[in-house]
Amino acid sequence: MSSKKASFPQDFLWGVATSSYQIEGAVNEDERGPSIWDTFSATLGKVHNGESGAIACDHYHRWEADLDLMQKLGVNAYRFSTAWPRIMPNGTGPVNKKGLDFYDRLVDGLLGRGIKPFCTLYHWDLPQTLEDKGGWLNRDIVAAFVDYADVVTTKLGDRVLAYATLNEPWCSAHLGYGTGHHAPGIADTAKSLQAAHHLLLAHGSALSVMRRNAPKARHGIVLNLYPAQPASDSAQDIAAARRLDGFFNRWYLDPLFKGSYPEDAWAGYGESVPSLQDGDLQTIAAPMDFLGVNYYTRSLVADKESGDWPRVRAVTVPDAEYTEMGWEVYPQGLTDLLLRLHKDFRSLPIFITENGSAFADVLENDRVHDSARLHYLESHLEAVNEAIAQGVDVRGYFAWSLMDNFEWGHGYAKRFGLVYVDYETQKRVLKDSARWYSDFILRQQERAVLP
Ligand code: IFM
Repeated sequence: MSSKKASFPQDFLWGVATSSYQIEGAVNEDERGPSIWDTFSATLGKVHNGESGAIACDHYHRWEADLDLMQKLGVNAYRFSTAWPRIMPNGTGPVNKKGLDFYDRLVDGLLGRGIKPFCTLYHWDLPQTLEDKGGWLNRDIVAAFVDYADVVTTKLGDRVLAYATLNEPWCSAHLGYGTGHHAPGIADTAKSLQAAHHLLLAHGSALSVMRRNAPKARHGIVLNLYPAQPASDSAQDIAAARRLDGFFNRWYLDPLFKGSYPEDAWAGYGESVPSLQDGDLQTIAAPMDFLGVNYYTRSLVADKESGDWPRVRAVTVPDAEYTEMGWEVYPQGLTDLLLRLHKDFRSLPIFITENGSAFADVLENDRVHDSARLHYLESHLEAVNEAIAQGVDVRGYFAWSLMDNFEWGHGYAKRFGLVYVDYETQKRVLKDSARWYSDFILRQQERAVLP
């Protein structure tokens, strides 16, 4: 993208993102408690090659060098997550000072390098002790989450620019409790919907405490959203795409923005719908300051005559490019999604909190020529730029991810980083995409200071 064409606001955040379990390692150090991902990874057949986040990128020990790397890249924001089991090893009760101090140092380290901290409170590493009590299926978890949010926001306060309560509740609920592909590995639709309800309730219940502790910070949530598009013009396929939109997007957007679950999806789920208590939906719809959008691909679907709701069949496009995750590279979907959010939901400032791609990288002479990732990044930044030009209030972009890391059920087989990690030596190597992003940010910042 030529920098002349770009219309990114002057104070736009140019960031990179990670999450605690995916990069920290040090799972048995400084009195961290076990998380559901430690348990899940240790269960035979759950994670590729039996891998786990036990060492990951060893960021817990190498965080200062990783912050230096970010500074070298020129990013002005960093999205990280705090690990609940590091801070409250039992999920509730005593706070582990050593765990909390790690994030205290991290935040000061970022600020000292001119990088704005963006903190996610829950990126899937639930303390195992809470899972033992039913995890997200037990309504008591809502109070536990509020206590945890209170502890973190009291400590980090207004030093953090923005707090997201949850990362991708669809994944926690659907992959964790609906299909069992993620921890805790339960496969039951009704349970996944109950978990989703408690996740949303925990989000809404924590907001007032977070605002009290960090009144100058912005508070919101991060959702993974997919434009659901029909594979043909047939009425059946159009209806299928609408159903999928209910399943992925509106099941979360409607309660958060409209205080209700979508009627079509509620009817579609039949007996599996969650139990609600009076006032829940009002709590969930508590005002937020921003919406975090994670975008990777669109969902192209056709009607499926039978099967469980939402009864759709995924369709692939013969000539399209797909990433190593099997996700179509479709930047137009990001513009479409942002315009749709702007049109259909209360208009809130938006951060693109994740966007990125996994490709098979080759390290050769200390270089990784990842042209496919570079092109993905460039074309998606163009898509954001286009949405801004059409009036959407996007305030920042976080590339997923700063560095290669533990990709959940795929272990270390999928590399999303701008920075290559040699897991044997923990050496970090800037890929071509990182060099390009760094240069792009610099050009944007120069443009911003020109008269
Ligand atoms: O690695 C994940 C991240 O934890 C959540 N969003 C999607 C990424 C890529 O799959």
